[in-house]
Amino acid sequence: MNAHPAAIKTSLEYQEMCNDLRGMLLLFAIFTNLSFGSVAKLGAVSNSKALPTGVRVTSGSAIIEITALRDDVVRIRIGPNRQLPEDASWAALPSARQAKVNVTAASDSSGVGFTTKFLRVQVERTTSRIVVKDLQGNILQEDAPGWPVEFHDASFRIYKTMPDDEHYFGLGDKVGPLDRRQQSFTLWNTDAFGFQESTDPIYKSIPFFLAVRGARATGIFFDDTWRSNFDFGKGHHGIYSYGAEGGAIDYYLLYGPDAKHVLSSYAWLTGATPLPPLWAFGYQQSRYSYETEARVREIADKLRADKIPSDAIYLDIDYQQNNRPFTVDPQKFPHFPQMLEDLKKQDFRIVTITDLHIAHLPNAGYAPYDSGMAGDHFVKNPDGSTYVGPVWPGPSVFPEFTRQSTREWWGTLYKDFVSQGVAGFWNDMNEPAVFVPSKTMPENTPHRIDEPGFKTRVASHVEIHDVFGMENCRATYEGLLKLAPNQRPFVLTRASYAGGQRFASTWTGDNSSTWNHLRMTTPMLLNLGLSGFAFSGADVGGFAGTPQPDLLTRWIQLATFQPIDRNHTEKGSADQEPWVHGPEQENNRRRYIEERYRLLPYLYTTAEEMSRTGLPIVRPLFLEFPNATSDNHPLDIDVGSQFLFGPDLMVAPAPYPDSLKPYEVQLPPGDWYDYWTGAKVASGEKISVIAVKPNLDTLPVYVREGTIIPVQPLTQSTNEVPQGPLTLRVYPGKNCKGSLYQDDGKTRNYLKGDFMRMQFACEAAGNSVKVHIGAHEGTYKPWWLQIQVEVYGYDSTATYSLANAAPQAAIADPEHHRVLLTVADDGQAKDISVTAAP
Ligand code: MIG
Repeated sequence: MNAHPAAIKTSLEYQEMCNDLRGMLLLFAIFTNLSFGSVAKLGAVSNSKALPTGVRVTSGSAIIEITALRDDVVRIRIGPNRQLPEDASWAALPSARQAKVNVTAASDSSGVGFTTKFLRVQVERTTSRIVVKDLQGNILQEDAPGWPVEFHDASFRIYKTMPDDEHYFGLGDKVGPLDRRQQSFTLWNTDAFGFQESTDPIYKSIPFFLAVRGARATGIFFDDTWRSNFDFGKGHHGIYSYGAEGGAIDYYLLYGPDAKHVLSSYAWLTGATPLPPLWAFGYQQSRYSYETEARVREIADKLRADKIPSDAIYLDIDYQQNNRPFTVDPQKFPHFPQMLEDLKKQDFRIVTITDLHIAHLPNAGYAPYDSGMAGDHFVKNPDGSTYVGPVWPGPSVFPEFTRQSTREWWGTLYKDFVSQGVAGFWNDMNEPAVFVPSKTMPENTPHRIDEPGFKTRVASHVEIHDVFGMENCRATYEGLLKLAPNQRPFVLTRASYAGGQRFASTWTGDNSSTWNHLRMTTPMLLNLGLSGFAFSGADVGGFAGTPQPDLLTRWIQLATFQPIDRNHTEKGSADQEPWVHGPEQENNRRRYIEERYRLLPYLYTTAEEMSRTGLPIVRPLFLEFPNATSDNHPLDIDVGSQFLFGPDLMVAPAPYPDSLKPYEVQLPPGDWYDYWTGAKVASGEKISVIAVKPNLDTLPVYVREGTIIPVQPLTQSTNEVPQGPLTLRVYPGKNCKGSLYQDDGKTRNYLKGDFMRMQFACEAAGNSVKVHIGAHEGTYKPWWLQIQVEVYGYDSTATYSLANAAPQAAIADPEHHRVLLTVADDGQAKDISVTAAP
């Protein structure tokens, strides 16, 4: 066969060109053009204009606009082709995006830009390089010299200088070490069953990270929903970069200097986790699946009979008829509403799974399909037909969650479950997972955006993929609020995007019953908390496989100090409830679950702070102790497995939890108490190092000095009213304080002011300690009438006195290095003075 003459000529030309280097380079350029289109790069500033709230710069065909939303928050947008992209976001709140402050124009011979009360922003004249500094001149973020933003058609990448002493945290529960240095991550929500320590991507995409350098923290939120990538010095030493396959260059820089402030600014920008119902802090029991009503009742009875405090039981997909969402299998669950009522009497809440894939069942009387078709609510193929993909129900259709009207329709599907009293809903498989080799929908699947704040348009699946799960649980959350406006919704989601914390809590997906996975839960949950997802958990005991007895015990111990404590496992694994390995293991596990219930006032107070400020429940050390090390590098880099549960409790599992070797715990400067024994274990101006010899009975926990922790009498569920006094555990030391928040734990009345707060303080002088108990603030009436005060640091007897009253003897408890006393609580403030017997 004869080749086309033109093709021959071209091929000859190529041969000639390949004869010299220049030709090869040209050839490379041609290929590059063929695959990526034209390569645009920013050059010198050609024009600039000071704006009241920032600066607009032209560089060749690109426009750079940098504006200040607040004095400590700037937004950077770049449009390569003479215009800025559509100003819309699934994540950033409209209120935040519309915020603005006036800036002071500040340009000189080297750059154009502005200053705010805290920041100096400059675009370098010769290169258009963006440099953001604090007003002392410290660089917070700068485009890497010689590495201008790169555009390849729709995709782009931004390069930043990466100092050797800067550390990176966040990006949700991406696996690997806590610090993101030397790692690269792709954001593409993926059903990642069996993920391991190097698997990427996994379920969620949260393009937010903290850059921590010495005492200064800066947050970067790169608001791009397309498949994106972050590289922290893996590709190029000394440079970190981020880019996406499409969308707009649109990112926010949130200045600290302390990391806590950055996290609260991120909550201002994308929302905080709403206060969950109190029961969600209890122990939760799940498996794939409790297959029959009889088995669910058996689990409930056994939890109560064995006195394992617990609040929730989950129904995984097998309760449904042929895995069809919003159905109940009448054979397996013949008395579903009655079962819910009976379990409620035992103080159990039921959470049902409701996956987003709707069975493709035309003309079968399946209401979710019929009403969805009638409302044109399902995702379509490029040719306009309905997209059908295989998932649990078989051929399935998928709601177009990027339409407000579709989300509203989805919300109505919960009507029956809500009226029957199902307490929470579990949105799984919403990456969206499809049982095809790509694991999801074809990338050219069109999605209809029909949405306040957005242009009404059709977007490709690559743009929508990473927000699909978030819009799914948003539909659930908003639907539940409509159906029961005064109840706090509980939604658990597997996939999400930045800002998704407003709608659902999350778990880390299908982990494994291995020691390494137990170890991995800590950095995963810490990084989730640093990325807005402050209320999250990992399957306790591990999902894939069956844990050995000691592994399950260690896991239950650790989860006591994690935000969500849910035991869950896969189909076909052995039973994994607390009792499965005999009484000795069960007693050990029960002790920890009980401790979690005693700590509920402290945990719930921390959660309320989370709902206002975005601060996570589990915290890396640097968040509370940014100056622990002499050069202010995060102490977390040195310790590995330690973390804080709330502001005051340091949890210190072994760095390798199956190792029986002694290990070292590092405690930041100051006094520390052993939470279990009450003994003072460290003090001084330097970091203390404690040697711990692992034993299965104890997960080491320490309390920092100056802490007052509220605890309550043990109950078997959060629905039970505690009997007895509220207890305040007082650990004297510097800056001694504590607080307590209470409300009804169920409704949204707290948003209208029906709650109670108390503030506590203490002061040590010589051999006495003054404890201040603040008055009840607010209208909510709590359950206790008395307060028991436990003051640590006493090995002998002591007396105590209230103002104008004669001293009385406190109860000595030298075994726990404390004295105890009880006072009536009439809601008024009181001061108690405790003095050691001479
Ligand atoms: O493809 O609903 O991560 O927690 O038990 C498996 C069954 C689907 C995956 C979830 C897991 C859940 C399981 N689901």
